[in-house]
Amino acid sequence: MNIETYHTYNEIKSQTQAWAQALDVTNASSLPNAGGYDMVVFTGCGSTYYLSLAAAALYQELTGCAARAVPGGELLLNSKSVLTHEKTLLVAISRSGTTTETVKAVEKFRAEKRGDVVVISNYDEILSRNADINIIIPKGQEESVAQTRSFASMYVAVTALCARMAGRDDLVDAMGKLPEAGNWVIGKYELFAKSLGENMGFDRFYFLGSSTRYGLACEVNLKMKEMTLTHSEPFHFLEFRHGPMSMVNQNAVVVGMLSDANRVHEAKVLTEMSALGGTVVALAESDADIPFESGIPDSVRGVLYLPVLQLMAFYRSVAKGLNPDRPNHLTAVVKLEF
Ligand code: F1P
Repeated sequence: MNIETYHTYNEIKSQTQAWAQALDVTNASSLPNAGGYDMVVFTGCGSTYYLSLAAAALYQELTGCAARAVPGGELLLNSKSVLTHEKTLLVAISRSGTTTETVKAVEKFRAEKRGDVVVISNYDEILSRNADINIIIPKGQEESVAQTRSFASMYVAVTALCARMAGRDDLVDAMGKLPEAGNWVIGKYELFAKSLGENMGFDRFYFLGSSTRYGLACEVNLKMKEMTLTHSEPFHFLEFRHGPMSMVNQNAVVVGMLSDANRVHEAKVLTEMSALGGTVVALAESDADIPFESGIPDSVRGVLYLPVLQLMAFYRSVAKGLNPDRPNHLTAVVKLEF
């Protein structure tokens, strides 16, 4: 089938337009004062929980304020293990704005007068009705079940939110170069993604990322599962040595989302996995299999790790004769009776 007939392909390839809108919308929004809260909780489900993991790490790193991520279902059913008596800002993230766990968790948070709510979504739906502040990015909307353009647009939005709430206008300004940098990476490395994705000699994929990149590793791992039905797992970089590396062989791909700050320690893990026979793929600002060459600071360029890995999963799905637009058993939104 012609790859351009797949919604997923077109959504991945067009995503930088949604990144640009995410920046415009977030920068035009009035945001809460970080100093007004003792704790910030980010929440979502599946992909948007992984986005929350990335966001919480970034928020705490930039502001020095406590932040954590929990799945919507946990915030709804086990809120005592999450919330305290402290003044809390809840950032609820949802592509659809209708996922039951997330909607109900926010309703409960408000009913208990726990604090204020920011919603980041691609649709103005029921979730937005309970928000004090709404950040809506319509250009992130997509037909496919597996999130790609939507996830990236919401990640750019939450990155800009973290930078602005940290008072880092320098970082916000630098983010203006993200769409152009994204187009360059996609244009230069799509064929590399295709060659990796179409190699059926690989039967297992591991995605390594630390700090804010761990949430991104979880997300691209989910793309590999949803689109290709392949065994894959995400890990913090140094954790991979503590057992999981026993799975590395010549059929394994180990993808490393290298940071600037800890590159030496992270690259050593990749070198060791290559010596065990694994195929390693390094993504970094420079000197890597996939170099961004963006000139954008590490903390706010995380979205650049996504497109080539989304394309790798897409091409593997098509090579396996699957339909990346319609993953096995899945629907775009999980609706439950509570
Ligand atoms: C979240 C969700 C994820 C799932 C998939 C589709 O919906 O259903 O649970 O992993 O990515 O999206 P939403 O609350 O973000 O709309």
